[in-house]
Amino acid sequence: MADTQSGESSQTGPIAPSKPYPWPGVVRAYAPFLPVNEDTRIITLLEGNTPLIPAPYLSAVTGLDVYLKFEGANPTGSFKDRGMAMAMTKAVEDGATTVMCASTGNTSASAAAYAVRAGLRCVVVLPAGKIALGKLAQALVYGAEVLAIPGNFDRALEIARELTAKYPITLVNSVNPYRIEGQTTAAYEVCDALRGRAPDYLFIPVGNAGNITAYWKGFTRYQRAGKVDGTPMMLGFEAEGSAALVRGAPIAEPETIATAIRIGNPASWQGAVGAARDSGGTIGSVTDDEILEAYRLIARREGVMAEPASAASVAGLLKMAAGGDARLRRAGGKPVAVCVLTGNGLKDPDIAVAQARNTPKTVPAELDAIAEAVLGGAGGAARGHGSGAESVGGASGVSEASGTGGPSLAPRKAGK
Ligand code: AN7
Repeated sequence: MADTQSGESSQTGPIAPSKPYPWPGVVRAYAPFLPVNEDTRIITLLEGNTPLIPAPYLSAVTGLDVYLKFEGANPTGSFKDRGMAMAMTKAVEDGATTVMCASTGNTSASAAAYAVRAGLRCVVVLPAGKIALGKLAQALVYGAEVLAIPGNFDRALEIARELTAKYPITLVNSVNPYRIEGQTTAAYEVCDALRGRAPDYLFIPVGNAGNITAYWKGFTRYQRAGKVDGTPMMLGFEAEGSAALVRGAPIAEPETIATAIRIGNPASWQGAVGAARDSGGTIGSVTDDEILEAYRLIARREGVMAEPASAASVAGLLKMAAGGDARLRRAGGKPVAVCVLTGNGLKDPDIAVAQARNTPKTVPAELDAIAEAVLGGAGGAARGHGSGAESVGGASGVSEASGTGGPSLAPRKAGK
């Protein structure tokens, strides 16, 4: 467990002197922990170095010191870029000409981009109609060959595994061990941002279970290297309709609005179970309603827009905190909790617009009309609070709406 006494995790003060500048991407930044040497040609888009954002609202609600690891700030908008930099570096080293992946969207976007940098042909196999619009757009614009199948992710991965075993094509799903190696860098970054300590709790969405496997590998490796004293309790969350690990058996027809984690037979099953067991944590599940509530809440209360699957980590935190889970109680000091936000909210514009609860109000391009819209309504219609009542009675008992009403807007005095 992390040392809760040394909890100086404030984000003020100088940049940690060990942080390389200019940022060279995750493989160079953490080369001593990764399978590379001075001669390795590193394929990178300067991924990583993503912000660990303090979350004051979530901290107040849960009584923990909560941070959001915002992986949406990576070059293709998700954590996949860490593993893809490493996997693509090794693919080039091994003389690959073609890479392939199955994907719920983010892996395909990342593979497509990094294949461009590596000069490799990229083929992606996707479940037709179940890919968020932004991710599909990325794979197409980066120039990947996109194959859509009438089946789910699990079937797409089966096919990709078989095909790449039979032909000289490199599989860049997280069953490729270099993907996991690259993704360990997120754990190192979290510890570095906390100034050389591990968080007490790590909340993370779970789909194919590669990322929770990688974080745990990273935390334990950093501890063995003497970089941190402890390791966090690992708390992974699947979507309820796709919660194979929680159920203890694969799910043939996984469902969830969070299409990124619509996965019924996680490839890194043992890694996830091992991380939960060895850290004293657990794999739990959250419903689509809980995911969407957390999704709206982090946007409206913290100013951070992540994709729905990412919000599963925050939904898990809120669920455990609201349930008074004994595991979140620690003697001495305020425990530090990190929620991993795995992907950018812009990935899924359809859900974003549907969840926003407000719509643009069409007004004439006239001062009076705008003034009426800004000053006239209760709280201001332009802020989208016309109806006032936006709190929802979810499991967490907290509301994603910011306060109704607004600052008073009396006319300026002359000269001000
Ligand atoms: C935003 O892109 O599996 O448990 O094919 O895109 O490591 O699978 C994506 C997974 C969480 C789950 N959050 O991570 C894919 C894919 C987001 C994701 C996960 C995914 P893993």
